Amino acid sequence: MERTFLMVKPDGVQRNLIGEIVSRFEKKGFQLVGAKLMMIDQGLAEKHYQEHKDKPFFNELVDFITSGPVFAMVWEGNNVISVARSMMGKTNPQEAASGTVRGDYGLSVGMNIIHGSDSLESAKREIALFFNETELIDYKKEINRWI
Ligand code: DAT
Ligand code: MG
Repeated sequence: MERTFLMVKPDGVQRNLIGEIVSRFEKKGFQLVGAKLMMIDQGLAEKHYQEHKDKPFFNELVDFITSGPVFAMVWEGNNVISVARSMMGKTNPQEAASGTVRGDYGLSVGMNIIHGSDSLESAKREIALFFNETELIDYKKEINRWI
């Protein structure tokens, strides 16, 4: 079963959106396999956002993501990587459709509430960066056959 890495960013935590965001993915039919509230240090932030290291906003991005607690999660389900990306909405919340997390709750591209892996490779890399195998729980729900 496919897995992805999702994270409520510091602005989402400060704005009390953890429950709302978890609830959306639960109701969609995805299964939570790991989660933790944590601080990201400089080293982890630079690794996580390595693809953006040459962008003009890189330092701002690292400062923001290390500025307060984040809620890191691993979710599992059919096509979860791309479906979660559509549920998040476009990177710029002003362009994100209503009904998406960013479209419903965000206004600034710097503080866009949620992160989600964008491919199978980045999902594998990001899950390994944030979680040990022992923190990820494999379990079955009876309801899964109805989804
Ligand atoms: P996404 O988070 O939708 O995958 P991304 O990988 O292109 O978007 O960029 C990572 C984060 O960097 C994004 O969530 C917010 C920030 N960012 C992207 N483009 C930006 C810009 N033009 N100015 C400021 N921050 C930006
Ligand atoms: Mg990205």
